[in-house]
Amino acid sequence: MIYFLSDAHIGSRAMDNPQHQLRFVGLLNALAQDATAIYLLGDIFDFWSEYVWRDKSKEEYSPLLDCLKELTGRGIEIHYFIGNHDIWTYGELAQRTGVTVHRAPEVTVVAGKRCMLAHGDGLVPKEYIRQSPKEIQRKIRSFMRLRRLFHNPVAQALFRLVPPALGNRLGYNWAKNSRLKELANPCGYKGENREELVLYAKDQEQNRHLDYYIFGHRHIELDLELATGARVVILGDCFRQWTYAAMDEQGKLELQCIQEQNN
Ligand SMILES: [Mn+2]
Repeated sequence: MIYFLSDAHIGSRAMDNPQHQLRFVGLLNALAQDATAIYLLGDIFDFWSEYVWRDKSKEEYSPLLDCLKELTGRGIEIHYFIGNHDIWTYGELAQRTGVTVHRAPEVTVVAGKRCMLAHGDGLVPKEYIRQSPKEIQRKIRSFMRLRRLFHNPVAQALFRLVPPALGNRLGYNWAKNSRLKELANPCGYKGENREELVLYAKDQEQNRHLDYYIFGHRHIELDLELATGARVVILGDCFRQWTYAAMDEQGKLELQCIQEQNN
């Protein structure tokens, strides 16, 4: 089996649950029993920045890092797509755990199916932005500006000059605030004509035909078949919903959910 998971937001200061990381590790270990590959589609960590690696606080991620290392050691391919919370990896994550890091959306063949895999942040058709009401345009554009800043190598180099303890605090607080905002005001599925990732997939389908578009980022579960036959799958999360997708060797994909226990 091949598994797709996203948005665990491990380390989130917005949730006071020391079991969260262990539960995610438990899920990975359970899936690993029959996994040939695992795709982690972004925001697995709530804040990951390797320049603060020397800071002791990174030790809190040891259970997950050790788990990833063990699984890759057993020969399970693990693909790590960065999200918008774990952009700042410069080689150490891959080195320490053996995962393959992907920094951009990718079109690849998985179990014979052509898939686009991405976290999903920043994927909005330009045409949709132009046609949207001013308020929505403003929201999208300010997200895009921040995204460009976070991905900018000069800004990244400057951020490395901030003392690690302070950089850490800034990062965790930014991540916490964005999570709290979303928890206070959750934005469910916006419908086929307003959900950006669906619009993006439709736009892509004009020039190529794929079997699956698999994304994270939105913290909603969606499995939608487009008119072209392509399926748009949004994974939910491993933060509150505990959902993920499983693909068998024939390329049949299904969203799954683990039982809500002691959450
Ligand atoms: Mn995200």
